[in-house]
Amino acid sequence: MNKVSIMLAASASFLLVSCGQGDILFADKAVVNLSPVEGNPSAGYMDLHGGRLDVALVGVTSDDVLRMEMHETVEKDSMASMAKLKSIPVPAGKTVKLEPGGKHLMIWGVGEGSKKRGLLTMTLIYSNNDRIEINAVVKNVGEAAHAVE
Ligand SMILES: [Cu+2]
Repeated sequence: MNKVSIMLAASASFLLVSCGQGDILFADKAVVNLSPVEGNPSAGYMDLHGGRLDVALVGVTSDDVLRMEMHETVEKDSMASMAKLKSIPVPAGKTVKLEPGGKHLMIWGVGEGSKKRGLLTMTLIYSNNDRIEINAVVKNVGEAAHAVE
């Protein structure tokens, strides 16, 4: 390798690092845990990664559900209850986790097509008008509980 190609390789890897995590608004590790009880809502979890600007997740939609809400589990006098959220702040460069016992999605009526496919396509709507489509892995809670044993 001559000097020029070494320099190019070095600057290319620098570019990869500089536009990596921390700059791009995205979400990953999305799962939908299907409710074992027909008619009860399923729960959705994911990691929300902040971009360059402070934004908020202001809505989540999907063509293959009846209804979807953003919730937070709150403990009050040692009783857990859920509050509906209008938005979830996603600060620049930070990761916000939707997880059991915290913020989550509540999903009614996941369609049979998504259940069979094992993926639910949903669109995240942010306060800066960014829309990001993601595929959440659809899991049967019964299966998950079994796998943990
Ligand atoms: Cu909830």
